[in-house]
Amino acid sequence: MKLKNVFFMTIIFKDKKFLVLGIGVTGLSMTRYITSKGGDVLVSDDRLSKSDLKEITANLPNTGIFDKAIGVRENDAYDYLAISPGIPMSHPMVRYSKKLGIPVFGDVELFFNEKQTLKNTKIVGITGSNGKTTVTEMVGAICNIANVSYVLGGNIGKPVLDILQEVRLGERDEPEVMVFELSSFQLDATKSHAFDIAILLNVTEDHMDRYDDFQSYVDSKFRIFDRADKKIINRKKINVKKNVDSSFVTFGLCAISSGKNWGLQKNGNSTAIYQGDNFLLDIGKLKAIGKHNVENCLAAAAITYLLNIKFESISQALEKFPGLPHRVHLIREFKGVKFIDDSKGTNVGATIAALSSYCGTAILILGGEGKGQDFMPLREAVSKGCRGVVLMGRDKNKIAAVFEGLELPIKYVDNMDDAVKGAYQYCRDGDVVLLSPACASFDMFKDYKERSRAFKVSVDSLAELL
Ligand code: UMA
Ligand code: ADP
Repeated sequence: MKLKNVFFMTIIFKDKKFLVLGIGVTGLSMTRYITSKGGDVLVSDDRLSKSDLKEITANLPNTGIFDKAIGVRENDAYDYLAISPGIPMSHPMVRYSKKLGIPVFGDVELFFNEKQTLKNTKIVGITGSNGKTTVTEMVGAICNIANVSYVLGGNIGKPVLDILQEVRLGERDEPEVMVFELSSFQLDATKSHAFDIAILLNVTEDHMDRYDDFQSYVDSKFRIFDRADKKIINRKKINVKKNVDSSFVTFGLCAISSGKNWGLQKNGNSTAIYQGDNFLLDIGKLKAIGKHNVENCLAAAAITYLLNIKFESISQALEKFPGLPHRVHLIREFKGVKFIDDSKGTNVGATIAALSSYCGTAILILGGEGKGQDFMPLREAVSKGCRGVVLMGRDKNKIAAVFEGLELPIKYVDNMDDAVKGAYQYCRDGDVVLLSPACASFDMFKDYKERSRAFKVSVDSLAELL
């Protein structure tokens, strides 16, 4: 008998077959979890061969390989479809399963199906177009200083079910707090989530190759608040029509509207983070570079305050927080020029945030795989923040089109070495060469980390030449 595709489903494992689609870290984590609960798993992956799959699943119990002949299969080939975040909802297997009424979900749904195992853990969900990893790490750093046991997971790298398994199997004590970074893809594939604290950091265009339009992406992000106990939102960065009522705690780079909310106020000659009238810390003391990191501190403070952590621990941890590699990170300085790596700036919103710290002094290196984004918002930020632009990657011509008519030197290059050399030629003393591509890296590099490495190598070899 088929189960209906309904909300608040109870997932049954015994004598049930799960098709796990996409065998990356999430697919493997779902497979291990499902089989440990008594279910049978069939795996499938569009980019891995049968022999790859055989090798990967060799030591996994009750796991077989799915024969892909869609449409000619019996309706009862599998009872549930468990999808990895990289699988779009338009995938033929997802459509086919939904048509048959087979429940489709991801690892976060499986996690919440068994949340009752975690009796004393608060679950924090963090989403947004940008800043998720930074805020997740900041919350971890604050918990650490406050002696609150915690674990970080989700899109940041460790699948949520791996953490659940470690607790179930007694390999780790139940932590006081689990902090999950969540992508819109993960939120699309869960229906029963109920976070103790949910936060939306900001929404600007990203992953437009996966969504019909911007509104669908926004809707996906707002799903983090479904059934959440405490809700936090950025009052300055959510320019969308949504009902944000007084049940939300808000934060933002502006004055504060009510006592429970977070913002900035003057403190003598400096500017400081406050909750209502309560001073937290002067922003001049922060090590992490840029206004966007002040915003990230406000978000992390709002979360950890709701976890009952004292101001003293919050301010201590945030002051010390150094910022993360590949995210507006100084890698080298010579001949009066700073080289800043923001390879993780993979969408327009991120690049605008990175540029906002460098009024008129940045030479920006950008371009790559644009994921269907509208590059037009870059025009104003580039005209204010940049003295020159170097373009590379698949979408360089699309990006160039939005700068038409600006009095701004533009260079086109095919590799990172030429990009760094080209950018340096535009530099004056005190300038900054900023790699913040506004695009994914896949057209030229394995990932954003490899793009960062290439930048560092090119900067180092330029330093040797000079
Ligand atoms: N695959 C298919 N068909 C497809 C797409 C993918 O079969 O149409 C297969 C691939 O061949 C591959 C497997 O799926 O074998 C990969 O699965 P996946 O893309 O879901 O990746 P995972 O390894 O499971 O990693 C995922 C997240 N990846 C994505 O969302 C794309 C990781 O975030 C996350 O850290 C991990 O789960 C743990 O939760 C990465 C990411 O790029 C860092 N996230 C995006 C972002 O941050 O912008 C959302
Ligand atoms: P995510 O995990 O959401 O991708 P990260 O913390 O990894 O976010 O930061 C990625 C990039 O996003 C950074 O390199 C920076 O360019 C930009 N960024 C970080 N925080 C913010 C923010 N609060 N608002 C806008 N952009 C930001």
